[in-house]
Amino acid sequence: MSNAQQVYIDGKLCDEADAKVSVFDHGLLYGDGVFEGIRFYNGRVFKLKAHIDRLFDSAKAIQLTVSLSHEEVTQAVMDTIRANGLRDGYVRLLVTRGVGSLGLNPFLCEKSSVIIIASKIALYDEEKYQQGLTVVTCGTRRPAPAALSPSVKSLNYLNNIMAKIEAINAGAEEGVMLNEQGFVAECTGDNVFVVKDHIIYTPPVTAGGLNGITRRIVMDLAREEGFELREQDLTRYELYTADEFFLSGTAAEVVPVATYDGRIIGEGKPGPITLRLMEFFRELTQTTGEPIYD
Ligand code: PXG
Repeated sequence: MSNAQQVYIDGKLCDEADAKVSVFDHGLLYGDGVFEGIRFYNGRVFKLKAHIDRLFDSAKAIQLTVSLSHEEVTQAVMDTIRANGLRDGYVRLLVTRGVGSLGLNPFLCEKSSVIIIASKIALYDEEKYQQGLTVVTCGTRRPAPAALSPSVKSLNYLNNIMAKIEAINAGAEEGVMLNEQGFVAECTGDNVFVVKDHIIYTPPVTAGGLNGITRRIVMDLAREEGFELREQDLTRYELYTADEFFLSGTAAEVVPVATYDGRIIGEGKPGPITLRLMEFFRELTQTTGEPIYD
């Protein structure tokens, strides 16, 4: 096998340069498909089952038949990481509707395609984890759940990308997205938490954010540590006046926010509860997960 990065496409591992899909794949033509971003740490895949479960739920919601079973997808993820000899990194797992005709009808696509890329990811420099991010509110709203459920992790990320463009244009690292009612939904690729008077708050999933796997871990960790945690609708006011503010996501992990719309959060550096949760999260990533190598 060559030294080039190995990409999995429909049962085969191929060199990166040969890893290609058809221009008639509805994943490309319409963003018709679903995906997961999964991390592996220290030779173990973190929360693999939760990610594969969510992938199958996203697929079911858009009536997409995954050509592999749950176990086969799990195996293919492991095989792809092993083929690249990695111990720490990131897996992008996607299922596209497959090759079809020029027309929306997804049922004319013969067979969905499973693609797995195992690589490295570093979203933010280490100093951002020590100093905190700059975040702004985006004008682009999260779509109403009745338009496209935010629980579907679909290949159509234009809504998030529009918001990310706004955040970058404003000189920020991330952007808060509100729902149609003006309540906080989430950021472009992470969920939102704030701390006020030692109580941790996060918007409910019904506010329009993704049901994040890191979000659920943070909620469990917080409760295990005896913190009071409330899922409730939040406005920008609650974010501006928070003692602490942090984001959670597979790519971002647990990352503090230092300024939001120009307001300094707390003391302008990661607060004590954020730091504790970051530490517990890091510990969990290093000590749990599905072993990749025997
Ligand atoms: N909201 C959105 C819109 C996301 O895309 C999260 C929240 C956090 O969910 P998890 O389950 O990861 O805790 C996400 C996840 C990337 C990238 O390439 C984005 C995500 C995950 C991995 C990589 O920027 N978003």
